[in-house]
Amino acid sequence: MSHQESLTAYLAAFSAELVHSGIKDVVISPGSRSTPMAMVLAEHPDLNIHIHVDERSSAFFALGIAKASNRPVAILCTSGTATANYFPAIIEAKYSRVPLIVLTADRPHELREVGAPQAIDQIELYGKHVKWFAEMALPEANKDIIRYARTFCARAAAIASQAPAGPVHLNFPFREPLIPKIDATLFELSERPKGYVKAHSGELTLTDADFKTIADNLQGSRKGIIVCGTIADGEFADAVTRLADVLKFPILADPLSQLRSGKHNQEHIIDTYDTFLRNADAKSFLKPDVILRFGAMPVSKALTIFIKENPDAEQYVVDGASGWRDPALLSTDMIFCNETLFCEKLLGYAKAEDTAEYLLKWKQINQLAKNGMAQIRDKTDMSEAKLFYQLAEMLPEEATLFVGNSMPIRDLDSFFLNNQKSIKVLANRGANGIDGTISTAIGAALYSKKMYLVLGDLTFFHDLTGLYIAKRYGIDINIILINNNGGGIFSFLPQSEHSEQFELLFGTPLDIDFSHAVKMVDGHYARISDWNHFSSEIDQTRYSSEIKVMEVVTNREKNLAEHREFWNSVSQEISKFVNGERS
Ligand SMILES: Cc1ncc(C[n+]2csc(CCOP(=O)(O)OP(=O)(O)O)c2C)c(N)n1
Ligand SMILES: [Mg+2]
Repeated sequence: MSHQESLTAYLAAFSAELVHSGIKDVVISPGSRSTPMAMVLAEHPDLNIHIHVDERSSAFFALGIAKASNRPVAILCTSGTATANYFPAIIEAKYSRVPLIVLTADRPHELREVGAPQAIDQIELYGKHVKWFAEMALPEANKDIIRYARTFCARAAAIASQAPAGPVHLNFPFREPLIPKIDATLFELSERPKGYVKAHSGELTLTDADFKTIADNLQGSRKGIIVCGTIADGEFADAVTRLADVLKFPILADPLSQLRSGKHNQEHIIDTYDTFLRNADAKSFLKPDVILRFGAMPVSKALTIFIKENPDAEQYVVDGASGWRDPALLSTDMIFCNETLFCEKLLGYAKAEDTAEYLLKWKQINQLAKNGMAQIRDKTDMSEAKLFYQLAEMLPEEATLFVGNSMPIRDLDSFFLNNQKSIKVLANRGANGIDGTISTAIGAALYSKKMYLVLGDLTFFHDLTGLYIAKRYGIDINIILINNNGGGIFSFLPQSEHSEQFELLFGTPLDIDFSHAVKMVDGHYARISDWNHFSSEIDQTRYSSEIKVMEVVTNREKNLAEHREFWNSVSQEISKFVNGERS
């Protein structure tokens, strides 16, 4: 067989196997060394091919697709620095457990370490941030190598999907000439042979005896709380709320737990703990003796501190992917079991508690904090807090809300409260970067009904090239850009006391007119003037399908003062209440 035929047969087998493994979307960045793979993938009738020039943005875009579609996504780029631009999204994928199949093209071995152009060391480039790395063999068309190409593809997809899901990396050396033979018979020979490898896996579980012991231990009027961080499983909400009802434990629901929005029973869901756990009286009033944790660590620092301040509480950490998420190093029991299964199994052993005194205390304090939100609701000026407070009401049913890091995710945590709508909330909380946010949200928008992205001005600026993907593929995205001209979060940190250096090193105002960036991609831009304007612009998003950027201009100093005033006044009310209960 000729070089070209071998190259083609090898890559056709690989691409066919990618499809058999459930991959539907591939994001490709242009380049020369990746030519044969790009041309073959693009021919496959069952693959959606997305092209984007910026590899950093492409990888985040793929991450967003994978997050929303719950399927691994493949990305392909050429050799050299292109591969390094994938790194931030690979890191995010690892820590947020999202499956990515990273395909990088490389020089063949004789052109490595000899000064050949665009040749860098791509072997294990991403280190421990990928679950698996393989240096692929040079293309050949003999039976064994074809079978090998298929097996490694199936294996890559299986490893990427297996809990904890994450990125895998296959590096492909290609020798010139790089043009494959594209014709009608391209995938004919790569029909999947019968009985070919299939990966099987199941959910992690415990023994019945374990479930019984744990259930017994959680019973008997214990002062227990359930803490839920990011959980993607749609079945979890129903299972955990039923368990909470039986145990009479409050559920402290992170905004990414998907528990604050939806039709499930929200009776025991506490949504303002980030506000009231800043108050010492509330913390001593609500001291738990057992903590049951699910999902990633919550966003709220106040909650993290509260957990740390209760080292004597037994702490069960349930992780269906056998991770070890315990930064306080205080867990007493690490439970490697699928989270939904854990709740359901426990329900089989637990008897309904009849006293709910401790739960009631949580609800009373939660209500006080909610009452205090009136001062946020009644603001007439543009306010970052109020923006998040209003979102639940303003967004349409089945919206997806993607939230940028920095203050947006924190304000979401504080002010986005329980509601009955089916609003899915997403964020890049694996490594908390402000990079790639637009691209990830646009990727997620591909598999979401209506996407709303809320992010800060520096986060927006950081990922401007991502906007282009929405233009190129006509993806509907509604962006709420909170422009406080710099990093608002730093005003909440101790460096804000150092006024001589603060603006230069942390405030970092951009002083730019974002409307030009929106114009560049033919988007609709609106500079929001007041709350009525904001509400009518959001309303219009229901009927439009375009790139829409609503810029809300705020002020960092005023924002800090507003948050402080709110926390202080709620704190006073809570202390009054707690001290009244005690006396
Ligand atoms: C890639 C990356 N670089 C730097 C940081 C550090 N960082 C955290 S928040 C922040 C400022 C973000 O500003 P903006 O998006 O305007 O949000 P705001 O703080 O104003 O809410 C920076 C630079 C980070 N998290 N990720
Ligand atoms: Mg900002």
